[in-house]
Amino acid sequence: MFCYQCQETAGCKGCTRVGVCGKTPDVAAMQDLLVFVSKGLSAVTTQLRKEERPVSKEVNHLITLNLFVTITNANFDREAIVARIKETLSVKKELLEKVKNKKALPADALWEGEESGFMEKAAEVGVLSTENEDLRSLRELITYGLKGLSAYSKHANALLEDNEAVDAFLQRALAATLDDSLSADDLVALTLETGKYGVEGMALLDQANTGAYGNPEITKVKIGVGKNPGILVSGHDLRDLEMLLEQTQGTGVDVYTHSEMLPAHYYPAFKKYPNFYGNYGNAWWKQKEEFESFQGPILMTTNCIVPPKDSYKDRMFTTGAAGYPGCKHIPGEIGEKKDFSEIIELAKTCPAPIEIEQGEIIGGFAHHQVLALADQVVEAVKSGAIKKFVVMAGCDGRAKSREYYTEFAKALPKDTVILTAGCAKYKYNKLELGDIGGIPRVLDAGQCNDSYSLAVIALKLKEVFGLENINELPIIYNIAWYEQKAVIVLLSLLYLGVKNIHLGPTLPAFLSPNVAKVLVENFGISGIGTVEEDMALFFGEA
Ligand code: FS2
Ligand code: SF4
Repeated sequence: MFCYQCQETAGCKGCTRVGVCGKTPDVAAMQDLLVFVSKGLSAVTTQLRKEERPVSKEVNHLITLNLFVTITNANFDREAIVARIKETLSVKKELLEKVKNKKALPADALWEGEESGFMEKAAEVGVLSTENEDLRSLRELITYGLKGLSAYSKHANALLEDNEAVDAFLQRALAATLDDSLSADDLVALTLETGKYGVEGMALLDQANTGAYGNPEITKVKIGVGKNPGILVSGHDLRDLEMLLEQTQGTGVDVYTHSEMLPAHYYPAFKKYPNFYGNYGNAWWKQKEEFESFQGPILMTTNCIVPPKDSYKDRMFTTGAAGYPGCKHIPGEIGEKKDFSEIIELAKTCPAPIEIEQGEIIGGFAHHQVLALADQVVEAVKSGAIKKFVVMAGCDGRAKSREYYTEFAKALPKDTVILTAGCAKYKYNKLELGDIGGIPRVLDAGQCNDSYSLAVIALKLKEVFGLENINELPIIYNIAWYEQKAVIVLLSLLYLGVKNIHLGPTLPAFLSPNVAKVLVENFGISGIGTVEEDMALFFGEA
C-alpha cells in the first residue's frame, strides 16, 4: 500500500505497511480501486455532458459518496467498499452505452473487471502509478480537494440540496487526473479551479444547513452529563442527528454530540428537543477513552473513526459514508428515513455516561451571528480593543506537536480574537481565554465546512473597512490540517485570494518540492515555527 493523504502519514512520507489511522493494506487497495473506478465513471459522465446528455442526481451522489468513503478515517469496511466498486462499474457500463464518441474517453475509463481481479488492478492504479512526482503531487492535491468537496456536497444532498455545476466540475476534474496530456501548468490551473468550486460547495452546504435548521446563534453547550442513558452522535451529518432526535423523543434516552457534531447545538431547530443534552468529550482522536466512559451507544455519521476497542465495539454503529467491520451499519439513502430503533433500544439498557468534564462552552459564531454583532466588532477594531483576528480553523489530531496550538492560543496577546471552525478548536476551546468588551476571544463558527463562514466574515469586514484587498485586514491565518476536507478549505481560501496562510503541524507529504514552491511563491504558504518564533513573527514580540 501507499497512502500519504493525511497529516499523520508515516514519517511524514507515506504509509506503506499499514495506515497510522489503522487502514489495512487490503482496505487501502480497495479504496485506491474505488477512486480509480470513480474517475472512470467521471470520464464517462463528463463526455455525456459534452454530448449534451443529462447525468442523473443518483449518479452524482454515487460519485461523491465513493470519494467520501475514501477520506481518512471514514470507512474501514472492505466488503462495503467492494460493493461500491461493483455498483460503480455497473453504472458505468450502462452509461457507456449512451456515449456517442467513445474514442474521446481515456483507456482507464473503459476498464471492467470481476472481484477476483480487484486486488491485481488496485496494485496498478494507486498513487505511485503516476511516476512524475510533480504530476503525481498535483493529481493527488486535486483528488484530495475533490474528496473534501464530495463530503460537503453529500451533506447538502442529504438535505435535498444539489448543485449540478459543482457535480459537473467535480467529475470533470476527477476525470482530468486520468488525462496524460495535461501539463503541470494545466493541473495547477485545475487546482485553483477546485478552490473555486470548493467555495460553491461550502456555500451550498451553508444554505442547506441554515435553510433546514436556521442560522446558528450564540449558544452555551453543557459538557457535563445527566442521569439518563445516552446516545453519542459523532461525525458531521446534521440530517442523521435530526432523525435520531425525532426518534428518541419520549424514550428516556438523551442525545449527546461528540467532536464535530458539537456545533449542532448552535442551530435553532435542534433546541426544541428536550433530550438534546450537551456535548461529551473532545476531538475525534480521544474516542478510545471517551467512547468507553460514555457507556452507551455511539453513532458515527462520518469520519473520524478510530479503530474501536472491543470494550465498546458492539455499541458503535455507523451510517452514511462511515463503516467499520463488525460494527452495525444503519442503511438509508438520501431522502429516506433511517431507522435508529436498534440503537435506541440498546441505549435503554445502558447506564448513563460517566462524567468527564463539567461546565459549559460557548459557540454559534457563524456568519449570520457575527454580522449581527458587526457594529460591536467594528467598533472594537476601530477603538483598538481588538488588534488582530487569528483564524485557527481546521482539524485536531494525535500528534504531540499539535500542543503548539494550545500554547499558541495561550500566548496570543489579549487583544486578539481567535476565529475557529472544525475540530481544531478542541485544542483551546476550554481554556477560558476571556472576552473583549463582551466578545469572546474564541469565536467558534461550527464544523470544518463552516470555515466558509469565516471567509464570509472576512469579506464583510473588508467591505465595512473599505479595503481593496482581503489581505489588508488584520487577520492572521494559522490553520491546522489533518484530512482531506482541510484540503478543500485551503484551496477555497487560496481561490478567495487569501495569502500567507500558515499550515501545520507539518506541510502535506503529497506536496512535491516543486508544487510546494508554487504555493510558496504565489500564495506565501508556509509552515509553523515554535510558539515563540511565531509570536515574534506575527506580533513582533517573544
Ligand atoms: Fe475533524 Fe475529522 Fe471535520 Fe475532519 S472530526 S479531522 O473529519 O472534517 O474536521
Ligand atoms: Fe496513512 Fe493517513 Fe493514509 Fe491512513 S489516511 S493510511 S494515516 S496517510
